[in-house]
Amino acid sequence: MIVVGDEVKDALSAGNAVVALESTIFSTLGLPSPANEEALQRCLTVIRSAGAVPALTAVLDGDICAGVSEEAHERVLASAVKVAARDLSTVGFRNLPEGATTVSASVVIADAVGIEVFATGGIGGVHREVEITGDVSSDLDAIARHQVLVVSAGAKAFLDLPRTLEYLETQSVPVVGWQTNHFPAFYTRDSGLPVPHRVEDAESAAQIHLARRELGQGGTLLVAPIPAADELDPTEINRVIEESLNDLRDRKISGPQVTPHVLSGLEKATAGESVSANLSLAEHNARIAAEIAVEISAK
Ligand code: PSU
Ligand code: MN
Repeated sequence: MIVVGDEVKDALSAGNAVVALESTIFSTLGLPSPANEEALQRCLTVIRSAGAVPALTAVLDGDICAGVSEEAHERVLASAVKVAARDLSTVGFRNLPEGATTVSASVVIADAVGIEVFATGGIGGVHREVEITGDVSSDLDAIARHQVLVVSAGAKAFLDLPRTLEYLETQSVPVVGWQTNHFPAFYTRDSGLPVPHRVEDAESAAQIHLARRELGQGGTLLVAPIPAADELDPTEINRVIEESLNDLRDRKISGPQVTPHVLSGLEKATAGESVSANLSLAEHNARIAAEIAVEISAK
């Protein structure tokens, strides 16, 4: 069922810092090759440099993995099957050879094995035109239900960001800005939307997480803006998003295909720029997550 990698198992039993990672972002459904491999390596390296152990989540040979050995990275990178939280219970009987876990699946896995901190690029959210499609990413419910602190650069602006924040409020998820008062929009630092809380350092973020734990509440969403040097131009990115959404409508794409479709549209339209921005923010989030995990393990 859930197979915990040796290094992750040792770290957890010693009470050391561990950071979970999703795998959809590193698979064929996320970043293009070879940027996907670079992203994975940069995240793993930065987590280790900060003194934590990375736990890449994925599905391999029908098993749910928390911590993937280096030899198996290749299979995760090549994976094309999206595994969300609701799919996890089915991978065993399907004997799914390879699956890429989304944020929702990874948060469930992390909670099940006792990992308290998770890092990604951007989370899913409430989609635009939700009143027609009903499309709300299960990432949001997973964060609400599981006691895991999630570090992300906000959510991509192709989503409905005000509704995403509204939904998180309904689900009692604290949204905490990392050195910011505003919700970041992934490629850009500021969506203009306020977040209810702000922290300046890893210790304060750890304190919020520990209080949630004591209260028996669910997860926390910490949002960190992309480093300023790698931010994209908001006007340009919004134009590209509109184009990509129109294409989606014309081709009647819906359900789990929506996010990968828009992501690849953005990639093509911004050439390499969006990819290097993505690498930068993913690494940045992984570093912050590791610092927080270290603080939590020291308490
Ligand atoms: N947003 C991104 N990059 C991604 C994803 C979201 O900027 O790779 C992936 C994540 O794995 C996230 C999933 O959990 O898409 C959300 O998919 P959906 O909208 O179908 O819930
Ligand atoms: Mn969806």
